[in-house]
Amino acid sequence: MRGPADVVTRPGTATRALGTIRYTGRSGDPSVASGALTMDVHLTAPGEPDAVDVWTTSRPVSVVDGGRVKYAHDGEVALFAARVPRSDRYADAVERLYTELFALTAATGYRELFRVWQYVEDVNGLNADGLEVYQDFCLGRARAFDRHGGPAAMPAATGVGALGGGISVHLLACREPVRHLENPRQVPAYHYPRRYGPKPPSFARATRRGDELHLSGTAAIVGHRTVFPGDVAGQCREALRNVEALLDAPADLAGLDRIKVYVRRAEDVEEVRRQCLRAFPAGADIAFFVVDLCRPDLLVEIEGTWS
Ligand code: 3HB
Repeated sequence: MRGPADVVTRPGTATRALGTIRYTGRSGDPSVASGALTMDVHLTAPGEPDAVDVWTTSRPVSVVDGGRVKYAHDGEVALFAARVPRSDRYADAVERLYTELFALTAATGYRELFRVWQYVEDVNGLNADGLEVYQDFCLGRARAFDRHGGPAAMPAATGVGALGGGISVHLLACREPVRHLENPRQVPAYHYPRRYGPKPPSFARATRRGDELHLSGTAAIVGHRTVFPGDVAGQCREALRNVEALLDAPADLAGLDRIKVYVRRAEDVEEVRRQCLRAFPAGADIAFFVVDLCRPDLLVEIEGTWS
């Protein structure tokens, strides 16, 4: 079990939970039972350790049951959570969900999305029309972003496989302006060529919020191409290079925390763990998950928050 991940906690202040995301053996709809927002995401198989993110704050929290979208907020930051049930076509339902999320973030004043996580069952499978599920998901999300600010509004994100449960989405948004960043080594995802799908992925490589830098899921992509196909050691080194390129200096890797590492093949976890434990600070909170990734040739993806 990982320790709590504090996004909004100042040292020495009393904390309470804004919400809890459990990475576990099943997915569920978000719930607001006992005044707390919780969502389970199916990322672990039997025998694998569960993990948890507890987003905390020192301010009073309000929790709202907004129907299928539930959220918790503290006047500065809000955590929204929702799930699209398993389906053989996703684009329309995903477009509706993001449209609803944008309406809610606008209505509540938490207009600035700074981090989104999307866990997609059977992410490399085909939908009922023969379109890859990830591309189907991207299509719906991009249609919603087209009507909501386009690339300028796209935050840091993760989009990887889940072991079940359709598509689980949770996001952090705030009231103060944030800044979305790109990686000079990579083509912005929202400019990927048509060969990767009918609509490109809608996310930025990182988002700065105050002193925090939220890094998207980062893989071995240079330009728009996957590098080191089939070679997990090469992909992990290249993903770490991409992480470094998002930071001001390579030494900044030491400031990274709340790290999640997604590995496609169980047999590659040891190599990835070895490289990550060498690259990241000794006390960093790191969780490893064996899940599929958004492109069939990607073997590893790394995310984290620098502060
Ligand atoms: C996404 O589609 O939001 C996404 C996918 C990734 C990495 C980061 C974001 O593989």
